[in-house]
Amino acid sequence: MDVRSIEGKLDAGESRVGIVVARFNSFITERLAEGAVDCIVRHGGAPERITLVRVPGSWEIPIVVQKMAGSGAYDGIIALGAVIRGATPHFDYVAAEVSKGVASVGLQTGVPISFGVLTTDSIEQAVERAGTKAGNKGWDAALGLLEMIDLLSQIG
Ligand code: INI
Repeated sequence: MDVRSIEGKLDAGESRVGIVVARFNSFITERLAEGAVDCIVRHGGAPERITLVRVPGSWEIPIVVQKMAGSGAYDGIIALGAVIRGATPHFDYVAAEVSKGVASVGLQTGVPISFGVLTTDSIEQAVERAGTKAGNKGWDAALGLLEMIDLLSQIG
Protein backbone atom coordinates (compact mmCIF):
# COMPACT_ATOMS: atom_id res chain seq x y z
CA MET A 1 0.00 0.00 0.00
CA ASP A 2 1.38 3.36 -1.00
CA VAL A 3 1.29 5.87 1.77
CA ARG A 4 2.46 9.44 1.73
CA SER A 5 5.62 9.51 3.76
CA ILE A 6 7.44 12.60 4.93
CA GLU A 7 10.98 12.63 6.29
CA GLY A 8 13.42 15.46 6.73
CA LYS A 9 16.50 15.62 4.51
CA LEU A 10 19.94 16.00 6.01
CA ASP A 11 20.88 19.05 3.98
CA ALA A 12 21.68 22.34 5.67
CA GLY A 13 21.22 24.29 2.42
CA GLU A 14 20.47 27.93 3.21
CA SER A 15 19.41 27.23 6.79
CA ARG A 16 20.23 29.87 9.37
CA VAL A 17 21.20 28.06 12.54
CA GLY A 18 21.68 29.53 16.00
CA ILE A 19 23.81 27.73 18.55
CA VAL A 20 23.53 28.62 22.24
CA VAL A 21 26.38 27.18 24.26
CA ALA A 22 27.00 27.37 27.99
CA ARG A 23 30.50 28.36 29.13
CA PHE A 24 30.13 26.36 32.37
CA ASN A 25 32.23 23.20 31.88
CA SER A 26 33.62 24.87 28.76
CA PHE A 27 36.26 22.18 28.23
CA ILE A 28 33.30 19.94 27.33
CA THR A 29 30.88 22.45 25.81
CA GLU A 30 33.38 23.95 23.37
CA ARG A 31 33.88 20.45 21.93
CA LEU A 32 30.10 20.14 21.55
CA ALA A 33 30.01 23.48 19.71
CA GLU A 34 32.83 22.41 17.40
CA GLY A 35 30.96 19.20 16.65
CA ALA A 36 27.74 21.05 15.89
CA VAL A 37 29.43 23.51 13.51
CA ASP A 38 31.31 20.67 11.80
CA CYS A 39 28.08 18.74 11.25
CA ILE A 40 26.28 21.71 9.70
CA VAL A 41 29.17 22.59 7.39
CA ARG A 42 29.62 18.94 6.33
CA HIS A 43 25.95 18.91 5.39
CA GLY A 44 26.31 21.87 3.06
CA GLY A 45 25.73 24.73 5.51
CA ALA A 46 27.54 28.03 5.21
CA PRO A 47 29.60 29.06 8.27
CA GLU A 48 28.40 32.67 7.88
CA ARG A 49 24.82 31.48 8.41
CA ILE A 50 25.73 29.97 11.78
CA THR A 51 25.48 32.23 14.83
CA LEU A 52 27.09 31.03 18.05
CA VAL A 53 26.00 32.66 21.31
CA ARG A 54 27.77 31.89 24.59
CA VAL A 55 25.92 32.12 27.93
CA PRO A 56 27.30 31.68 31.47
CA GLY A 57 25.70 28.30 32.25
CA SER A 58 22.98 25.92 31.14
CA TRP A 59 20.47 27.73 33.35
CA GLU A 60 20.75 30.76 31.07
CA ILE A 61 20.19 28.80 27.83
CA PRO A 62 16.35 28.93 27.65
CA ILE A 63 15.95 32.72 27.79
CA VAL A 64 18.44 33.18 24.97
CA VAL A 65 16.91 30.39 22.89
CA GLN A 66 13.53 32.05 23.43
CA LYS A 67 14.77 35.44 22.23
CA MET A 68 16.47 33.93 19.19
CA ALA A 69 13.46 31.76 18.31
CA GLY A 70 11.14 34.78 18.53
CA SER A 71 13.38 36.95 16.36
CA GLY A 72 12.51 35.18 13.11
CA ALA A 73 16.20 35.24 12.21
CA TYR A 74 16.83 31.51 12.72
CA ASP A 75 15.42 28.40 11.06
CA GLY A 76 16.52 26.30 14.01
CA ILE A 77 18.50 26.50 17.22
CA ILE A 78 20.82 24.10 19.02
CA ALA A 79 21.16 24.23 22.81
CA LEU A 80 24.51 22.97 24.11
CA GLY A 81 25.70 22.57 27.68
CA ALA A 82 27.10 20.12 30.17
CA VAL A 83 25.40 19.61 33.51
CA ILE A 84 27.55 17.31 35.58
CA ARG A 85 26.28 15.88 38.83
CA GLY A 86 28.21 17.12 41.84
CA ALA A 87 27.87 16.93 45.57
CA THR A 88 25.03 19.47 45.66
CA PRO A 89 21.43 19.32 44.40
CA HIS A 90 22.27 22.14 41.95
CA PHE A 91 22.49 19.54 39.17
CA ASP A 92 18.83 18.58 39.46
CA TYR A 93 17.57 22.16 39.34
CA VAL A 94 19.73 23.18 36.39
CA ALA A 95 19.12 19.95 34.41
CA ALA A 96 15.35 20.11 34.94
CA GLU A 97 14.97 23.79 34.08
CA VAL A 98 17.12 23.79 30.97
CA SER A 99 15.33 20.77 29.51
CA LYS A 100 11.83 22.08 30.36
CA GLY A 101 12.70 25.60 29.20
CA VAL A 102 14.11 24.56 25.84
CA ALA A 103 11.23 22.15 25.14
CA SER A 104 8.67 24.79 25.99
CA VAL A 105 10.23 27.42 23.68
CA GLY A 106 10.14 24.94 20.80
CA LEU A 107 6.46 24.22 21.33
CA GLN A 108 5.53 27.88 21.86
CA THR A 109 7.34 29.21 18.81
CA GLY A 110 7.28 26.28 16.38
CA VAL A 111 10.98 26.83 15.73
CA PRO A 112 12.87 23.52 15.90
CA ILE A 113 15.29 23.41 18.77
CA SER A 114 17.58 20.51 19.41
CA PHE A 115 18.79 19.54 22.83
CA GLY A 116 22.50 18.92 23.13
CA VAL A 117 22.81 19.53 26.84
CA LEU A 118 24.66 16.65 28.48
CA THR A 119 23.37 15.55 31.86
CA THR A 120 25.89 13.14 33.29
CA ASP A 121 26.91 11.63 36.60
CA SER A 122 30.61 12.24 36.04
CA ILE A 123 33.13 14.27 34.09
CA GLU A 124 34.25 11.02 32.41
CA GLN A 125 30.76 10.42 31.00
CA ALA A 126 30.70 13.99 29.70
CA VAL A 127 34.11 13.61 28.05
CA GLU A 128 32.95 10.38 26.39
CA ARG A 129 30.06 12.30 24.78
CA ALA A 130 32.10 15.31 23.69
CA GLY A 131 34.14 13.85 20.89
CA THR A 132 35.60 10.66 22.35
CA LYS A 133 34.28 7.12 22.66
CA ALA A 134 30.55 7.87 22.68
CA GLY A 135 30.79 10.32 19.78
CA ASN A 136 29.96 14.01 19.95
CA LYS A 137 26.47 14.93 21.15
CA GLY A 138 26.85 18.41 19.66
CA TRP A 139 27.26 16.80 16.24
CA ASP A 140 24.25 14.56 16.90
CA ALA A 141 22.13 17.50 18.05
CA ALA A 142 23.00 19.41 14.87
CA LEU A 143 22.09 16.45 12.66
CA GLY A 144 18.72 16.12 14.39
CA LEU A 145 18.13 19.83 13.93
CA LEU A 146 18.84 19.73 10.18
CA GLU A 147 16.36 16.89 9.81
CA MET A 148 13.70 18.77 11.79
CA ILE A 149 14.19 22.06 9.91
CA ASP A 150 13.54 20.28 6.61
CA LEU A 151 10.74 18.12 8.00
CA LEU A 152 8.80 21.05 9.46
CA SER A 153 9.22 23.03 6.24
CA GLN A 154 7.69 20.11 4.29
CA ILE A 155 4.72 19.87 6.63
CA GLY A 156 4.18 23.59 5.95
N1 INI B 1 25.76 25.12 34.79
C1 INI B 1 26.04 24.17 33.87
O1 INI B 1 25.94 24.44 32.66
N2 INI B 1 26.45 22.94 34.25
C2 INI B 1 26.55 22.58 35.56
O2 INI B 1 26.95 21.42 35.85
C3 INI B 1 26.24 23.54 36.55
N3 INI B 1 26.34 23.20 37.95
O3 INI B 1 26.43 22.02 38.29
O4 INI B 1 26.35 24.06 38.81
C4 INI B 1 25.85 24.84 36.12
N4 INI B 1 25.58 25.79 37.01
C5 INI B 1 25.52 27.19 36.68
C6 INI B 1 24.14 27.62 36.21
O5 INI B 1 23.88 27.12 34.92
C7 INI B 1 24.02 29.14 36.15
O6 INI B 1 24.92 29.67 35.22
C8 INI B 1 24.25 29.81 37.51
O7 INI B 1 23.42 29.23 38.50
C9 INI B 1 23.94 31.33 37.44
O8 INI B 1 22.58 31.56 37.08
